[in-house]
Amino acid sequence: MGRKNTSFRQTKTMMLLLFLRCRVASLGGRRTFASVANGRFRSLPTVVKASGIEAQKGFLEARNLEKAVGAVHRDGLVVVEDVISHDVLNQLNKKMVQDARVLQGRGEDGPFNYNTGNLQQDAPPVAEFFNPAIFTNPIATQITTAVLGPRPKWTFCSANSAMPPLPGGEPSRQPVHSDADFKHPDHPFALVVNVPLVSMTPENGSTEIWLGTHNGTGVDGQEGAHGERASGRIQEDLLAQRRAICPPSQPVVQKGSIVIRDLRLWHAGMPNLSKEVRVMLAMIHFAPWYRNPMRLEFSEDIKPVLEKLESEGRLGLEVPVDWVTREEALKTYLNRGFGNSYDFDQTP
Ligand SMILES: O=C(O)CCC(=O)C(=O)O
Ligand SMILES: [Fe+2]
Repeated sequence: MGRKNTSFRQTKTMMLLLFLRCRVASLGGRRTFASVANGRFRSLPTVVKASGIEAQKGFLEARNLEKAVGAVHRDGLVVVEDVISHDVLNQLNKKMVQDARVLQGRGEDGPFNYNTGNLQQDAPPVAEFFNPAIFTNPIATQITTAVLGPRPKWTFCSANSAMPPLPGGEPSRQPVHSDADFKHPDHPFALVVNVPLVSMTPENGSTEIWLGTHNGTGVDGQEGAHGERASGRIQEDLLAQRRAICPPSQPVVQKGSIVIRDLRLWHAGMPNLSKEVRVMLAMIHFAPWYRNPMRLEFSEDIKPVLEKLESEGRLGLEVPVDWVTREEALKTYLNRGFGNSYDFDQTP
């Protein structure tokens, strides 16, 4: 009797899943999700653990690389743990936390994304803070190269800082959005390399992620035009449909990890309920064929660092840079735009 009940329940669950899958697959005129069509649903990200030797060499062996590349294609995101040493992260974090408080003090005039609790914040673009283990991490580049093609183009270098509210302020979440708020290819063309400077948890505002949505509805499913502060918002009916078959998650991401996310993936910055600033760097690697004219702006004392990496065959990236003096770099790096003011679109 018990077994009969169980199998009846299983059958009912299967039928419900099938029904939901068909519902989504038949959404009038709208593209469906690859992960739905393949019948694979997961809310939590694949975590690849780099071995000590892999981290030291800056190179994943074949099995781990396969796992990472598979997750990026299937889910639009992978976490690779134990890639960056904590000492290296701590030095940058100390400076960026101070800078974050400066930006937070600018309130509504600051470079906030969707709400003032989430700041677009560049790292100081000068040599003493430019550690290649962070900014041109070879394992990150190995994965982005495997997905996008040889020598991805690195043209965006910034961070998202989830801020504990100021006294009297209320924590708030971002709307679920895609950073690809323009008509874009329906295959991978840009990957965001996120490097959290501290462990990310639901308490300090770990990003909410909607796995498998990178190959979904494109710009048709969004609200808010490019250039607006709140562009790229996913329509409510699509969120409800997706939630019913695969709810989002807010994973714990250990310090020392890198997160590689398809630019198209639905996600949302979440409130920071802790007392500490949570900085998460964001470097974007574009496919070599993708025609985006953006350039980085760095102090000229970083030039020899990149040239050395390149001459040793350890860069693996195209890096178009406007070089400026140290003085200029330090004067201007906290005066850059909010996230959606950047144009990630390509020329025809
Ligand atoms: O800070 C985060 O966790 C995500 C922020 C974000 O997605 C954005 O500002 O576009
Ligand atoms: Fe975003």
